[in-house]
Amino acid sequence: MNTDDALKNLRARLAHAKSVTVVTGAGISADSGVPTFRGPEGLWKDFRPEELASPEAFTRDPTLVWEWYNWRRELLATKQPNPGHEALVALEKSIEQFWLITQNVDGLHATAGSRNISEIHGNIWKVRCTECGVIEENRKVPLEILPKCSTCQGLLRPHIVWFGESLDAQDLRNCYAALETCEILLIIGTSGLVYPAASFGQVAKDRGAFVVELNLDPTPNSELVDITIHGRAKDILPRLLP
Ligand code: BJW
Ligand code: ZN
Repeated sequence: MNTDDALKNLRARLAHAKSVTVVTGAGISADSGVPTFRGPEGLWKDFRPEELASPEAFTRDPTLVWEWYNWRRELLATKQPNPGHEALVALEKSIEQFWLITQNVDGLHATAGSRNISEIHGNIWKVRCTECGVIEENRKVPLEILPKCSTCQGLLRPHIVWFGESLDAQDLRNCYAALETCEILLIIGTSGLVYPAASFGQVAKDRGAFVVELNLDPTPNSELVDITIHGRAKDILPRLLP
């Protein structure tokens, strides 16, 4: 199916759908100038994930990990939501039951105005105390290294889910409820390599959802979806609106 036919098909389905779930990845924020993780220009080109995005890395060298997050926070502080994020806000308003599951930690969906969101990998603008567990919003750029908890003076860490760490249990329950009940699932701008998000397409498909992928390139999800649309999220998503 060419892109125009695929969009026509999907627009017609969205016009009647009562429940829609969306999964996003770094590709939607790439259109705001935020680097993705994988690929020739991705973050992992220069930084090895296990050296920066794992609990072991933080235990070994918290200064190095915080320097990396400070660099990313400085970069993100200059970025704004794009028409792709905005189209999802408009879509949420037009659908009775809408849930947005994002792997992105940049907070751009919330800034754009999305409401029903699970940020399953956390949020770079939140910090968590490694001693007392308190979670706080913190938008200071740059953060002093090493940042300390105002309550107990414990070391703060980014409130982000690193490799090998569990996702929040309530978040996951919300996600599976949304995946198991949606009529349409849109999977946008993710390489589909990181679990558990990599399996969300199959979960919805097994429950009979119409599954659509929007990406620049093929991914493992391309095998299972009903439609793949190749293009940039910022160009394609506004075209889904009535
Ligand atoms: C565009 C575009 C444009 C570009 N428009 N598209 C089962 C099997 C095997 C392994 C595991 C498993 N279960 C768990 C694991 C281990 C691990 C895992 O998945 N490993 C794999 C790599 C094999 N998962 C975990 O550890 C997770 N925890 C967990 O499951 O706990 C229980 C458990 C633990 C251990 C074993 C078993 C169970 C936690 C994962 C946390 C991931 N965190 C990260 C780093 C956060 C650091 C930070 O941001 O500061 O989150 S990894 C990194 O990848 C980041 C992202 O959210 C995530 C996904 O990346 P994403 O969004 O897909 O980005 P890219 O760059 O990969 O892709 C971009 C895409 O966009 C591309 O396809 C482009 O084509 C496209 N694109 N421009 C549209 N304009
Ligand atoms: Zn504390």
